Amino acid sequence: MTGTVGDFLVERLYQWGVRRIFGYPGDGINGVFGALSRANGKIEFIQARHEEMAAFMASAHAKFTGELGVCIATSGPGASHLLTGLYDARMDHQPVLAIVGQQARAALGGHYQQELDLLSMFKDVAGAFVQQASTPEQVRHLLDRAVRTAVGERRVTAIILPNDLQDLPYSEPPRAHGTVHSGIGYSKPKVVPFDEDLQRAADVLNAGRKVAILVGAGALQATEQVIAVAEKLGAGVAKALLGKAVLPDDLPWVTGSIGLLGTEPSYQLMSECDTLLMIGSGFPYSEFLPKEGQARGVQIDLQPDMLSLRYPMEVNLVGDAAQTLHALLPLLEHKADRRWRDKVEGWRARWDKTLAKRALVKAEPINPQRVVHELSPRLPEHAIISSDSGSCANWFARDLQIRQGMQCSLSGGLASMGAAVPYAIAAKFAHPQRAVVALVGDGAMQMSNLAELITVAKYWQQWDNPQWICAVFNNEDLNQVTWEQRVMEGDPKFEASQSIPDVPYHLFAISIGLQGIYVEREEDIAGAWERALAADRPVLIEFKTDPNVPPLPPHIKLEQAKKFASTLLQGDPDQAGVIVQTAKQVLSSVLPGKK
Ligand SMILES: Cc1ncc(C[n+]2csc(CCOP(=O)(O)OP(=O)(O)O)c2C)c(N)n1
Ligand SMILES: [Mg+2]
Repeated sequence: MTGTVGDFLVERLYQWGVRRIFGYPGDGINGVFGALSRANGKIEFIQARHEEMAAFMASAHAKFTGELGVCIATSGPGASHLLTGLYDARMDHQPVLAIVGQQARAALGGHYQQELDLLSMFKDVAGAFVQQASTPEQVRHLLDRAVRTAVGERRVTAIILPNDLQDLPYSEPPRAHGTVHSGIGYSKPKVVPFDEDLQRAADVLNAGRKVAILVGAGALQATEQVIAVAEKLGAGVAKALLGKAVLPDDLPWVTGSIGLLGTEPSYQLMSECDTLLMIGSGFPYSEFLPKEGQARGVQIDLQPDMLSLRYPMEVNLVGDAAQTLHALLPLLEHKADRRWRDKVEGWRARWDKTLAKRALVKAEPINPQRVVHELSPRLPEHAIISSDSGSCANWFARDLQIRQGMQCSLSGGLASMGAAVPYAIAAKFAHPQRAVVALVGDGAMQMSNLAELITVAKYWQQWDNPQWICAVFNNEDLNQVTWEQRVMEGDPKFEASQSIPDVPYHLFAISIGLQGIYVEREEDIAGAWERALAADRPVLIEFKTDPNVPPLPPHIKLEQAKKFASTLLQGDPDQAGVIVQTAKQVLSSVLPGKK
């Protein structure tokens, strides 16, 4: 091949199957951008507003397509801006490659402008493979290894390219001692445990009378197999946040999310089960799993380091979820006694009523739960939903009802603010014909999502279908943390850190050519969703929501809530509203028919 190192890199990425790169330019990486330009659209470049957003997009691309996500940035500040988005991919086990520029080789070590020690900087987030190239002959194997490691190990990798190197003529490694001759290609292995280990797992599951299953992102490709196993075992299934799309919520034995953002039936399922089967999940909070000793455990995960981490399991299987469950299925006995299953379904049915009641409790001006409650039945088939970190993640976890064929995600392990809009943008590029909805708090909007609407304005006319909606929960508060201050610290809301300015998000959207809708009455919520889904362009809907609706953990009961309301709220600037809303929310679950 003739051309520069940059040209070689772009061509090799293409050969690896890369068709889209998210990023932002700068003189540290111009040699690669020139090559991208010369490649005439062979690889599409998506310009974000900020490198962190580009990295979130790469992470989301990997999540929504199963492919490698690639992001690119310049040296120094461009590279350091990438970090949070790369950590998001790292924490959620996504294959992402970062390509970053560096100052010229002769300047390195010279306290040169925009010269940072990038090898050290990326060593943690891209520890699986991070290398800085120093000669053209090296670039081939650096790229090949970076891609193969990222996809094979589901890790973040990085290659650092000094800017002068990018413009040098590319040359293949000569046949000589001290050179490396790498090639392209990767085939996923079939990862299934040995028969005797599957049998041990089956013995535990067959002996159980009350089986609980917990699924996470690792089970996203195993919907059919999870359903088959759950049916045979008469089990209830809870879903970790990243595994929300594993099972549709219309199955009556799916108890929904688990944990602080979880549901009451998931809590009951874990509290009363005698056997736990965990599939592809790193769900962090052990206090929401069975008590140690209460249940016998079986876990399936592709990564050995995720096994027996949250609960001491009796059988630890390294395996792909779908293939392992498929192999396990013939060894499982159909449980004739369905009393446990009936009980789980009863919990779930009661919870559905509680959720609906909580969503319809009158709030001032809008109950945020109702926003998501009204969205669920209106979501088009195959919709993709992203959520930011903040109280809307609670409503995403609890109130959003997923149907078969939909996808959804958020920054899970890192739980970073600022991910929902870049996630939704990457989702739309990956699946332009599908409807995409981002749920975002006003704080997260102000942090970075707002600017990324400009990216939507720049690109939306290329999308086959304009259905792209950003829903902002404008509560003028960093509400999730305000509640954490109250409930976990016993502190009143700290106005200085928690209150945030009121910004007309919908007007900003309109000012850049998108549609903007403002909603401050509950009776207008449903209509706003319908208008947005029928619009001829992307839409921002701003919902004026009540910060005093508590994101209650599932096991909070009336007594605890009363105690917290009377003792913890002294001096809280929102005292009256908080007490009223907390009481209403709790009462809606314990007093049937009351609001
Ligand atoms: C980058 C980052 N900074 C801080 C936090 C801590 N944090 C989690 S939720 C939250 C509040 C989010 O406020 P907002 O987006 O307005 O949503 P709300 O909870 O009000 O609905 C904060 C500050 C975080 N998760 N990520
Ligand atoms: Mg807020």
